[in-house]
Amino acid sequence: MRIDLVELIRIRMPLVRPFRTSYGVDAERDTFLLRVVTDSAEGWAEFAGDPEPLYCPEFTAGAELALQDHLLPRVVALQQLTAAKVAPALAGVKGNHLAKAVLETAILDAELRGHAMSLAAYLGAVRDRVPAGVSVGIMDTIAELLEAVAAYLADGYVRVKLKIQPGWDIEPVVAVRQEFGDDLPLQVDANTAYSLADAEHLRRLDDFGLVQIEQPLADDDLRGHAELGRLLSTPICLDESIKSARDAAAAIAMRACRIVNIKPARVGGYLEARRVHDACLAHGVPVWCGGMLETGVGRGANLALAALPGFALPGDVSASGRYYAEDLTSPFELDHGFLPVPQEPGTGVSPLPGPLSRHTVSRRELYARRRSVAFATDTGSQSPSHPAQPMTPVINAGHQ
Ligand code: OSB
Ligand code: MG
Repeated sequence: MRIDLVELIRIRMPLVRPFRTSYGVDAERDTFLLRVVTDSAEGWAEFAGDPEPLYCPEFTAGAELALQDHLLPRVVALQQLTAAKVAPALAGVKGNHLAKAVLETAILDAELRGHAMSLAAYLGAVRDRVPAGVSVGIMDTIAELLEAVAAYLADGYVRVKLKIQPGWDIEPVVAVRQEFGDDLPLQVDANTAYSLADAEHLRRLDDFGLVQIEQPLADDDLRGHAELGRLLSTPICLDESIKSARDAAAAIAMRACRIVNIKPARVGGYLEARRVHDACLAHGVPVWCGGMLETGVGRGANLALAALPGFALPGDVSASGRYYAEDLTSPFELDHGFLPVPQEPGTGVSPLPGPLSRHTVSRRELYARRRSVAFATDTGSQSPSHPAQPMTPVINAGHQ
C-alpha cells in the first residue's frame, strides 16, 4: 500500500447536553478526522482527544502538529505500507498515543477495505452485537441526575456509569440506588480526582454494590491504586493509567486494578488495544471498551473491538443520540440495550457527505504525494531512509 493523500478535517459538533467530569465540561466535540487515500482504498479515523489537555496530555492542535511534523513523515517514507508497520515506525516518537492512533487507524481502515475485511473480523470479534452502557456526567442537582438516568434506562442502556468528584460521589450513588434499585449495574468514574488520603471516604462506596470504581487516583499512581485496592471491596478499574499492554501487565502484577478500561486511542491504536485485551484475558482480568464521546466514525471502530472475547463488561459505547442530534455516520441505534458491530469492510463506517459538510470547520491537506517523487519511489530509486516528501503548504482554516 502507498499513501497518496492525507487530509485533516476539523469538525465541531454540539453535544445534546454538556458533559461534566471532574476535570471540566464539554459542550461540543471539537476535533478532527483523518482521511487517508492510498493506492488501494481510502481510510477514515477520528482523533479521540479534546482541544484542551485535561483528560490526558494530548490536545487537538498539538496532535495536528505532531502528525504533520513528526508522525506522517515517518509513515509516508515506509515501503509497502501496512498498518502493522506504523507503530514500529513511530516508536522513536515518545508519547502522542492519540495522534499515533488516529493515523494507524485510518491506514488500517484503508488496508482492510482494500482486502474487503471488516475490522471486527481482523481483530477476532466473537459477537455481532455488544451491550451498551452509558456514562452520565456530573449534574447541578440530584433531581436532574435522576431524570437523566431514568431517560437512559428507558432507552435501554444496560449499565450506568456516574462521573464523580469530591462533593459529588456518595450522594448521587445513594440516590440512584434508591430510585432504581440494587440490580442496576452501576459504576463510578473519578478521572483521577482523589488521593490516597480519601480512602476512608471512598470506602463508603463499598455499601452500594458497584461494579467498579474507575481511575480514582492519578494516572501515574499504580502503587496508590494497589494500596487503595487493599482498602476497598469495590473493584478498581484503570483508564488513564493504562497506556500500553505493558502498563496493563504491570498493573495486574502489582494488583493495582481488577478491571481494565480499554480505549484504543489511549494505547496508540487498535493493534495495541488488541494486545492489552490479550494480556488481560490471559490473566482473567475483565475488560470493557471506553469512549471519548466519539462520533460514529470513532464509535464504529470501538464496537469492533468491544466484540472481542475478553470484553466481559458493557462499555461506554452508546447510541448516536446520546451524544449528537446528528451524527456524522448513519446513526447507531440501541436494540434492546445492544449496538450492532459493523460488518462492512474496514471500520464499516464513513462520514456521510451531508452531515460531514454541516459539521466541518476546515479541511487541509497534511500530505500529498508529488508526481515526480512518486515516480522515483515507484522505481525504487528512493531509499527507505530518504526523508519524507515536504508537506504541501498549509491551507488556511475555512478554505475548501
Ligand atoms: O473517562 O471514560 C472517561 C469521555 C471523554 C473522556 C474520558 C471519559 C469519557 C466518558 C464518556 O466517560 C464515554 C463515552 O460515552 O464516550
Ligand atoms: Mg474514564
